[in-house]
Amino acid sequence: MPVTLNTLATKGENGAAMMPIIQGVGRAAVEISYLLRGAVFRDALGEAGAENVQGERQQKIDLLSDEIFLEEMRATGHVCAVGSEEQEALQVIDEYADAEWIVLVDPLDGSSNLDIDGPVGTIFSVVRRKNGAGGRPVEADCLCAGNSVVAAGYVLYGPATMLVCSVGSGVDGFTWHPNDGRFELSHPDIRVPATGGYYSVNESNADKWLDGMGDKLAAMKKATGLGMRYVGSMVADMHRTLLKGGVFLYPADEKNRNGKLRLLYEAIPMGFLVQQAGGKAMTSPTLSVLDVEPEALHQRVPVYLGSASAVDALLGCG
Ligand code: P6P
Repeated sequence: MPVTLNTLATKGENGAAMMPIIQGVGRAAVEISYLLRGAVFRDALGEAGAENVQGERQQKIDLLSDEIFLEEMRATGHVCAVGSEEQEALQVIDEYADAEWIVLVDPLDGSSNLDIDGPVGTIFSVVRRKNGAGGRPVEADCLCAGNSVVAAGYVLYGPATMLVCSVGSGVDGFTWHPNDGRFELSHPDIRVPATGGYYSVNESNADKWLDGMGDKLAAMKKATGLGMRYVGSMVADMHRTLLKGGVFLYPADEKNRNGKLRLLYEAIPMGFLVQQAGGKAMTSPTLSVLDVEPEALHQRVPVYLGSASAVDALLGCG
């Protein structure tokens, strides 16, 4: 009998409570996957004619994915608000405004790859509202450090649609079974390999990196001999890093002086998964991504995520 998402209900102290939300993510994943596969025939590709709070030109399908995700979180009946890359403010779910959980999400990460039919993803994390249940949630309620995250994961829309997630007791990968019509366990207990793999970075930014990262990367390459792979879609690059090992990095540079990737719905969920899989998640040589105290919903940070040996070799820490 195949193992389904329901197995997560038996994991750790939070598995059962997280099930309705994980199931909701699964439903959103199926809807978004369906949307992606037929997008070109429904004029759903291309720009929406607006920019998000990040100043990034939104794709039509970014907005459609954001709507789908919010509605599936509403349908769980357990989520009071959603913090989304595509929405400047926290989206309060009025019918459940006194519920305990807040979900942070990048609904369609890497959407600039869509016009070349590249892999994209959804990244999410689940936190208890910071200031306790009851009353209408505000942005401050979602500003939780990564070490208090209860669940996190991503959906990878690739040749297969995968849901990789953790409820705090290791990391499991589930693949959508097209015949059975459900996610089934395909990658139990994912562990980041201690050695090998690749370094994954947009090396064209190297001459603009801050904090001496150009020299640090050159030294790491010489010391480890790792090859390089880079898709430009965090979910795809992080999925490879989880399965094959190595390090994914997006340093601060002269253009993005605090880094490009967003703390709450990119760095923290991916850092949580990497740590749960036995790897290392840093934002500087001395600070874990999971120890950063968030100050704003769309805050950015540098990230160095992957095998502890590769992260240490890169940052000169350990
Ligand atoms: P660059 C996609 O826009 C994204 O947020 C991540 O998915 C990805 O890792 C990064 O930005 C790519 O950025 O500057 O290399 O195109």
